[in-house]
Amino acid sequence: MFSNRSNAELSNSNIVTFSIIIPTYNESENILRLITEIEKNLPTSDLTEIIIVDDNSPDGTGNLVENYINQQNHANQKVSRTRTRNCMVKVVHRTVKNGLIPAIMDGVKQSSGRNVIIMDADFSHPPEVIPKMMQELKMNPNSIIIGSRYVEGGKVIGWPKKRKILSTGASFLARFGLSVKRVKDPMSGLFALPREFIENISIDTKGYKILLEILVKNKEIPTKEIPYTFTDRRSGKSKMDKGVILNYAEAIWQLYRHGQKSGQVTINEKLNERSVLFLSKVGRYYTVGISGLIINYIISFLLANDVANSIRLLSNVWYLEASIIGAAISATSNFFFNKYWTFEDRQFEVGSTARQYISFIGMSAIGLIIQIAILYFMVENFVPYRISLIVAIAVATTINFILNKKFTFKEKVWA
Ligand SMILES: Nc1nc2c(ncn2[C@@H]2O[C@H](COP(=O)(O)OP(=O)(O)OP(=O)(O)O)[C@@H](O)[C@H]2O)c(=O)[nH]1
Ligand SMILES: [Mg+2]
Repeated sequence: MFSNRSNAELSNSNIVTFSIIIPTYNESENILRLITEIEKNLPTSDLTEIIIVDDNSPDGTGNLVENYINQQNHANQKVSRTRTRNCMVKVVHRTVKNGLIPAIMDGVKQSSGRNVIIMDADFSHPPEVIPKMMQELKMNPNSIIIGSRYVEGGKVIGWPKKRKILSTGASFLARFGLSVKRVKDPMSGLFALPREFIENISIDTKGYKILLEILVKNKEIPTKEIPYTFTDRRSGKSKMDKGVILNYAEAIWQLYRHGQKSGQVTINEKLNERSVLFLSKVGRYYTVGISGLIINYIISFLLANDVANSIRLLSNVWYLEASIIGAAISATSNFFFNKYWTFEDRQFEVGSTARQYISFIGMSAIGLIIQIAILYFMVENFVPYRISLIVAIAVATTINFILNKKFTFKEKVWA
């Protein structure tokens, strides 16, 4: 699928080896400093171009770069450029702001490097790591080199706890939900790869994590993660809002569907059967979950003090105790229904059933923590409570299902 040209043969000529693509929107406080920092750090052995892709920023980011280039007296119609030593700077002016991925793809179209590096303009991605990534890509020419916050040596500075958890949760969901386990930081915005890897990809999500899309659609490409310290932006305004979270959820769903569709075509027809079986099990799991809610509600209702006082149904238990008993009984009934019906496990030997039961309860606890975490972050980011609750329950139940499938009932996830 991809050719095997070596970088060494290109590095000593006039051919651009690396195109560093930086999308910008209102980055006037950062952009010129960033360009100079990158230039300072670049090795002299390779001809590099820096391409700023600006979406007509109201704060004049695009014009700043344009003036910087003009100062060097090398203007050139639509795409302007300047060359200092081993580095050229270009700016691509787009007329409207329509998202990060389209901006990156426009930058790629305008680039001429054999390799492409994508990075943010807000100094979250340190310019000092760029030469290391170049070096790695030259040593592994047909790979994706990922700037990683989550491998040993990498870290995140300056994010509030809620953003850290949101990012970790999103990475977890991507890694396990979309089978990109091999990469610890698939949501990274900093990565380097041969240009043809990104040119050849058809992007169909509205999300803003282009690396994730590349990884999901090209599972065979080798990857290497380079640790770096991500620092939260110090200047300029964040573009992260609740729309980003919803776009992310949509992108995950689209990529998941992509995985299913391509799997059906390229692997074999059996996979289709398997995904039907997988979905039918998800359906059963949700049905059992609803039955558990009903059982929980009825038991808590019947045992509670208020009801007992008025209709003297069963006993006279404090309402919180009633609720705990309701939850415990429904967790138990969920376990047995799921064992027997969802996962069709008809072995009831005491020791192994008890082990499964403990594991099931443990996974439920994990599900609960995930649910609370998602709920907290969505509500804290001003998503309405009702929507947050539905998303939190849906995501937590699905993760819970996958965990139980794999660890409690020892089935393969996609079977
Ligand atoms: N051209 C273009 N660039 C964008 C757009 N949205 C964001 N960017 C740029 O993409 C990079 C990443 O965006 P950020 O706002 O830093 O997103 P983030 O890192 O998830 O969040 P913060 O660092 O909190 O702002 C920055 O260089 C932005 O200027 C867009 O719609 N068009
Ligand atoms: Mg940023």
